[in-house]
Amino acid sequence: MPEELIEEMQEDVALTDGFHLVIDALQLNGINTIYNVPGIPITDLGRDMQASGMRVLSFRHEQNAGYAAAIAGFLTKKPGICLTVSAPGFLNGLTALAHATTNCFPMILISGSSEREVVDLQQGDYEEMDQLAVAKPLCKAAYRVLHAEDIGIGVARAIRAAVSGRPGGVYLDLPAKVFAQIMDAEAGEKSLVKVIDAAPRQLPAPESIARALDVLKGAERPLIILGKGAAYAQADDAIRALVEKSGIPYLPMSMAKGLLPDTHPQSAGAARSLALKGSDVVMLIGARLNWLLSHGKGQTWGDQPKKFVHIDIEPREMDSNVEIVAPVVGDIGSCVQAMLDGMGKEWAVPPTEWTAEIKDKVDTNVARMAPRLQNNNSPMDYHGALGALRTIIKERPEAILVNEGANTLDFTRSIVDMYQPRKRLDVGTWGVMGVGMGTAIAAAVEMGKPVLAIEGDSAFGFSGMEIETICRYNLPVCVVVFNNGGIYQGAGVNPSGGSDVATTVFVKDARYDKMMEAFGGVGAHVTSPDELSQAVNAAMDSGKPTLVNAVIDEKAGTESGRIGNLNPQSVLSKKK
Ligand code: OXT
Ligand code: ADP
Ligand code: MG
Repeated sequence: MPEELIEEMQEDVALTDGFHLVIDALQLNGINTIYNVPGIPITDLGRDMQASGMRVLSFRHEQNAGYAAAIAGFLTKKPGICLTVSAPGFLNGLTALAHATTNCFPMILISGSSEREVVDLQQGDYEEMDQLAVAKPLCKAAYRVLHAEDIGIGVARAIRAAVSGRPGGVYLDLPAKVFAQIMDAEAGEKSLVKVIDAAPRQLPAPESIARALDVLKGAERPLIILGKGAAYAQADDAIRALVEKSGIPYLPMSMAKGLLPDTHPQSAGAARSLALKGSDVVMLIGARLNWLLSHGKGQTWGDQPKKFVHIDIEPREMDSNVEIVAPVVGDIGSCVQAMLDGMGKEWAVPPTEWTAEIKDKVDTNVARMAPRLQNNNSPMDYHGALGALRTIIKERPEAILVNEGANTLDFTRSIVDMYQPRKRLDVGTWGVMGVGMGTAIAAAVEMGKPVLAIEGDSAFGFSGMEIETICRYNLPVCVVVFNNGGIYQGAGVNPSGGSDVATTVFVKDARYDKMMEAFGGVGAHVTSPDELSQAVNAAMDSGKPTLVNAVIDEKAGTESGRIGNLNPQSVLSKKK
């Protein structure tokens, strides 16, 4: 619209535009934090957001901004927002959107896009791409807004789709033209929608509760598995009450660790194999029977016949891998409360043979591990290094632990006990490398707590440039890079004998700490558990952005960590 016309109109009537309608729609719905990378056509949107009092965090790569938004959704139950430019920026953010959907985290990827008329005729617009079509199969819902007056509805639909039912990722496409569209401010305000009860409670059918309790009552060797859906639900007290009243041993999935403290007497975490194999009735709460639980069958589950009770908000999850004899469909808070109510005053706890067997195994495994955690070897092995970090988390249970890698991930999961809900954030359902720095940033921003990120050196490399972002916003993040010089191990050799190093090997003696120093943060280089402990404690006390380069024995790890069985081996090449 010509400027003279706008000026003329402004004399009589207050105006708004697409930029401000997006901002107003988000703010009306309590969304005030944005993870983004600026550029055409959203640079001014970011500026106006900042001017409106929103916190706009700019990243170095959209994938990391996306991972930040995804975990923000998990932590807050509000959709985390990632804002990107068109085609390449959108595609960079899309991995994170798919990750959010896979993990059932609410997130909205908002991307600017090029002109519809040009894109649809494929006439070669700037960053031309039919982003809506590309996004659709990778998220829970995808919407495009073509007119400023529809922004309110578009944002509302995106929010509700992200958080209701099974949470997930939503794509919102905003073509450049929409931002500049002008409309009457009053009509604009009226067009906004405040989403009422975005994730309504979903009460379970009473008969499903009765059925589930019947199955549990008949159990000789029951087990509860808590997944990250249970952590997401924020029904911490009810879940703890259910576990304790039932007397049933429970196994936390990785991101459900700390929902009850890992030191809880009913935790079967240190007796995982026995708990899965020996159980006869298994109640899943917000955990899927996917690869992480060997699909509910096979060797991992042993010969003992199983009956499954499954609490989940998504009805289609039932019977996805094995028969579920007692499906309980609803939100976890309501389902767990209904189970508790249904248990009444008298509830017979499981036979002591079972609970004692689990407890014995836990005690044996914990005792077996204990001395290995005390070693002060240099270079470090995983046990020595994690023995030191385990004590730090014990002393600072409010700190948030971010964790990725292969050996670095698997050893940390079993060695570092968690004490509070939603304090362990990791690679999730896909086992994806690269979530580290985005996750650490969002955890610090959303929760206002210190963050300790334990990173394999390969894993760190996927998002390492974001340490500049950590320094720029002066976030209380301490990154520990477990530097074993490679993927799984630093000791591989090139089988051809050529001059290139092996495919899994990095530069020897790399100094990741210098990267942090380059941006004004604190760098530390440590070779023993004692030094590691000192450096990390100093970082956690100071709250200054810190990177500790922790030298790990290059031979200490194993191929693919604990999931080596999933890694196909080339028999023919080994024969040669
Ligand atoms: O009962 P048993 O006897 O079985 O014992 C269990 C517990 O009872 C016991 N335990 C305990 N004992 C004593 N005390 C305590 N407190 C205790 N707690 C438990 O310990 C064992 C193990 O327990 P756990 O962990 O509960 O059980 P288990 O059997 O391991 O559980 C099974 C699973 C499947 C649930 C579990 O293993 C799991 O959650 N696994 C997730 C694995 C995962 O996601 N891995 C990441 C992917 S690996 C690979 O793909 C990598 N890539 C490729 C790549 C990826 N991923 N992404 C992208 C975008 N591109 C490429 C790459 C590049 S990893 C990787 C980099 C690796 O190199 P790094 O340098 O980063 O890392 P390093 O390896 O360190 O070098
Ligand atoms: P884990 O990897 O920890 O085993 P999964 O990601 O496999 O956990 O499972 C999480 C499950 O939790 C999903 O099936 C999802 O539908 C469910 N879920 C998420 N939020 C809720 C909720 N508020 N109420 C009920 N189920 C939920
Ligand atoms: Mg490594």
